[in-house]
Amino acid sequence: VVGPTMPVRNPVAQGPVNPPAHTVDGFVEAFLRELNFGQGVLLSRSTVNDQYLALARTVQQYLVAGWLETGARRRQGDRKIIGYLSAEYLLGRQLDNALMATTLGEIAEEAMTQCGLDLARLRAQEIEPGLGNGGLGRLAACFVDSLATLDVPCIGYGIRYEYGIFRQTFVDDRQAEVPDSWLSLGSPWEFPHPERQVRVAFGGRTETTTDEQGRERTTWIPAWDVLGIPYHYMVPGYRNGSVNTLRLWSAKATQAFDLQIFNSGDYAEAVRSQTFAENISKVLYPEDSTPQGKELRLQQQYFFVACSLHDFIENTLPRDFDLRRLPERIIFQLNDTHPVIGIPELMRILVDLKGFEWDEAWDITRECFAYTCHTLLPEALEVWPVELLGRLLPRHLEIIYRINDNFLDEVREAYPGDADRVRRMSIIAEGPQRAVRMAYLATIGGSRVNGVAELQSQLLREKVLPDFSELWPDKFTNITNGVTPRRFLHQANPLLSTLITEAIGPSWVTDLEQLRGLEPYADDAGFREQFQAVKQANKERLYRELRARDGLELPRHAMLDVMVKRLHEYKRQTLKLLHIVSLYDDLISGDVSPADMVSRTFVFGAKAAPGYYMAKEIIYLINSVGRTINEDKRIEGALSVAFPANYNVTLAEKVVPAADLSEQISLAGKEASGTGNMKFALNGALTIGTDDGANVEIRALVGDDNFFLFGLTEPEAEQLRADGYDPKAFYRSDEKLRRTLDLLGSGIFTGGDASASAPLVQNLLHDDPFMALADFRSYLDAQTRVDEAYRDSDAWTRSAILNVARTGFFSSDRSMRDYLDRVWLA
Ligand code: NBX
Repeated sequence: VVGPTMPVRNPVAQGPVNPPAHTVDGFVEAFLRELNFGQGVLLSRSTVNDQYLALARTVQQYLVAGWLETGARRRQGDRKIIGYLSAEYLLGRQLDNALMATTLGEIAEEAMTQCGLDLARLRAQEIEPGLGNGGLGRLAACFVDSLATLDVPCIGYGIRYEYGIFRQTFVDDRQAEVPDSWLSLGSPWEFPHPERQVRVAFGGRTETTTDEQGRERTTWIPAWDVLGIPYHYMVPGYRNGSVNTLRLWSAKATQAFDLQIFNSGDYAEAVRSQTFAENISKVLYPEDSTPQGKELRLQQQYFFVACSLHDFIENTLPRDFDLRRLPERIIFQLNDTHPVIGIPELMRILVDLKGFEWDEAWDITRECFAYTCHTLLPEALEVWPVELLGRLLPRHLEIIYRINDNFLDEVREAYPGDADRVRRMSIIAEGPQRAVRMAYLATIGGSRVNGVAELQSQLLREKVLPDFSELWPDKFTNITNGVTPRRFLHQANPLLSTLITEAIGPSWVTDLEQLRGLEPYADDAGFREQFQAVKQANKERLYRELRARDGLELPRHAMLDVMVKRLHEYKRQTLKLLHIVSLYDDLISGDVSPADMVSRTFVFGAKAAPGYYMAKEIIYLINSVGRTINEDKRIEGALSVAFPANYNVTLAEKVVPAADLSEQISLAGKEASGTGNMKFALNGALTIGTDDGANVEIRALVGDDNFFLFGLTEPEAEQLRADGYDPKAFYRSDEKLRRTLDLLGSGIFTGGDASASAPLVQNLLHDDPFMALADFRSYLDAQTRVDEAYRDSDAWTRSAILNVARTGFFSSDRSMRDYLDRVWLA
């Protein structure tokens, strides 16, 4: 009872409530409470899922105090907040990350043992939130991890998709997609806040009136709306007590159903509008790199951005905040163009709702946004047909037109008489249909534009946005991507992590450049031996996992050659496939005996966008070739191929630490950065790669001797295309290439049916848009160098250690510091 003599306990003002004791007993006690009172079961009657949910909630208890305290601290202070706007967060499992952040790993292990449970089994129960496609979504997850670790105020805003990236299965060697119902067994990591719902409007029309002072005022009269319900997730920093928030929005209908229609018996019709509204956050678009011009996708984008801006302005800022000072308190980072509709949305809020003059609103808005571009593929630059945007967001289209008119006046003034430039720089593309170029809107409406690796940033300036970088050279900058060393080294590779800590102490986990201290150990035979033992143990851990997960049997001792990433022609999984087929050809033709070949196990992991025909053909052929090779007794196991289905963050954590060779073989000028390349190098794999994306920077750091470079450079590839690239010419002039492609097309991998391999083989011979044939020879030569290097296992290990020691630059902590210096606090 709270009476006048008893002060109300305010956990924040008086310090947060105490978490359970940081002991095995304390943990067991909290766990059993969660099991009994949270799940409503006795330990003796509980399922694995009950136990997992209770465990997750227990670990959370230790984090919540820090979360409340961080929130209170942020509210009291007036530091600028990073509003990271991203349609994707590919988070990976939460339990391990939370155990690491709280240093509860050993306590939890012992506590579970005391309860007669196996922590590893409970861990495996978690379905990772796959709320992203690939690199872009995983990058967002690394960034929020680093910001919490740096104790920088950040709110990550996104969408709580009910279904994340599809689960991939193989049926007759072909990809089949199954919905990812990641929420179906409960979602212990989220805190729903239905009372903080936000209303988001769509459609309708606008009305402009003139007030007494002759000032025009526009109102938007929307046709329909939905509610956004925020779900909060904790983002713990690494052992620093700081816990930021990820706020993901779920769509809910404003009205559950039409009672009249329901009573008349038409049940489907009664819930039609509910279904329609709630579809907005139903499922992640599985497209990677190429945006699908789908109406629902634009709805998703506006939905989460409108919720987030509203949430920040109305609920996060102090009540009487002067919005002229908005840029002092927030910078919204646009993770590619998906959230760019936020720019006209903020203008609408300021001008239509808060009564600002246009010019003042525009000055504020430009300071509040910054834009990151993650691509170089022209087809990946998002455009929205004017017709669609005008129908869904009529007021925003008007605002975009006015932004464009003002901007084009500026262009005319800077370049008098240059009508062509005005046409080129317009936000509105005139043909083939009138459409809004979102990258242009982001560039005009943001304070900074950055690429994600040096080469891409350069090409972005020179080729994608040349007119803009000429007009505003200082607006453009580079920030090379990074990955979180917590998840991808400390957590994923505990053995290497321990070895490193024994050598250089523990602080590398939050200061990755310290890995430099390992360099001298590359020449220490004892250390090399330990390093090798770690690699071998990681391989065996992977093989156990692949046996249990996929029923795969892999040889213990073989070079582990890995290519894991989304399936895309530009990434050139086909080039890897051609290499494998050429080695197989060496063996079955008798040119090389199995005993003389460096044995290799090839591991692929890749999802194809469900509508991407050629990518799916490539998956089919990798599986077909793999099966044939694995079953062929003649080659005595010299080669094996593993393509576990459903590559995701959880599997990556097992694959990356085990790899010997990292395949980063995109056509130069196509991969913006890559981040897998960084994870592999940090875990002691050597890279075979082109001069593309962040490979360039990896090679510069590790040194040419510790990197296998091959292939055309970006200017060479451009030149070749300009000269009229003819893949057939390479086919004719290189006998090995001819034999390899002929073998691939012969039908021996596809049950005697040559037509089954024809789509890919014919595409390579007649089109080959990403010049796999042009790079084939150079790739094969580099692979021969790999074989030679691998034969000298001591020298190889030395290189591997140097890769670890020299790639500390690729920590996402460093990326975040760069954003702070060059963008957010610049
Ligand atoms: O972003 C990726 C790039 O391809 C990588 O090179 C880069 O390392 C990574 C992080 O900067 N881009 C990417 O993953 N894009 C998408 O996933 C994507 C998804 C939907 C969409 C467009 C792009 N509409």
